[in-house]
Amino acid sequence: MCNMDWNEETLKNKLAGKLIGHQVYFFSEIDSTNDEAFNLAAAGSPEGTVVIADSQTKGKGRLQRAWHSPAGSNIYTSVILRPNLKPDRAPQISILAGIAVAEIMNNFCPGMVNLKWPNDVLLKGKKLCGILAQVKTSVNKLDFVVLGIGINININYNQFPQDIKNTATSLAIETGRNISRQELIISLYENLAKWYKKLIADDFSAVKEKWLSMAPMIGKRVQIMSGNEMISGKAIGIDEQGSLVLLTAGDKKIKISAGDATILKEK
Ligand code: BT5
Repeated sequence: MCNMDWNEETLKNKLAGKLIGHQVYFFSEIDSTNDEAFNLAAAGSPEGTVVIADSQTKGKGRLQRAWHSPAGSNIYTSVILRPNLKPDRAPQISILAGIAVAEIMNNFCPGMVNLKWPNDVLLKGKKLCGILAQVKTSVNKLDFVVLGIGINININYNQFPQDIKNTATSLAIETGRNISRQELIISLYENLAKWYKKLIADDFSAVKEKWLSMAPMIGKRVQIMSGNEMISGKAIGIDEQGSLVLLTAGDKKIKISAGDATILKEK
């Protein structure tokens, strides 16, 4: 591997014994780190195993969407978790991942990073990171979660495909400097572990409170595209399943488990 700003041996040494990252699989190119991690988890890899790649040929978003994953600049990683949670609490894992990423990114761009339900980390309102959690369940039990995280670090504006040029950004674009991925990777796994420990200690309320404090859409009128349905209302919170709670016309409270959100301009 050339031009890599991380060293596999150094990373392995620094991550040895950690809850997340004690076992690392590196790839210079892979189809999708989530697919690889899912196969590893299905074959019995333990909690905290991570897959990390310099580029992906089939990086995945939700609903068969693609995640643009060129080489040499960004972080594409998937973490295997085996929480003792009921399957309906799986979305809490994506929620905590958003917080963990946003906290680290906020160190570089203080006050400019926030969260958009359900799973985006935004920098100056543009998408910096996407999160894709995939689960395997048995009867009423979560077997494992593969938590996939893609973060734009050193990619420049011209490297984004046309369709996301106006909606995506990277740390380098906003700070004007290149940032070494090595330290970022280590602090990302550490921070994920910190929030994950809170969650499995049954403290979703701490996770939820932090999430709400970083989500400017709360208290605003929003529009959600959920399946083929467009729903609008005032976002007032998230529930224990990570669903968005909306106050719709007639002050009716509804919960939405999945969708794409847009903040509406105040009339
Ligand atoms: C997501 O989906 O945001 C989840 C993305 C997860 C990617 C990671 S990378 C490591 C792991 N392995 C994988 O294969 N996946 C995970 P969604 O909310 O559906 O957003 C997808 C949309 O974001 C696309 O349709 C584009 O509009 C936009 N997009 C694609 N690539 C992007 C990028 N690099 N930066 C910002 N926006 C992007």
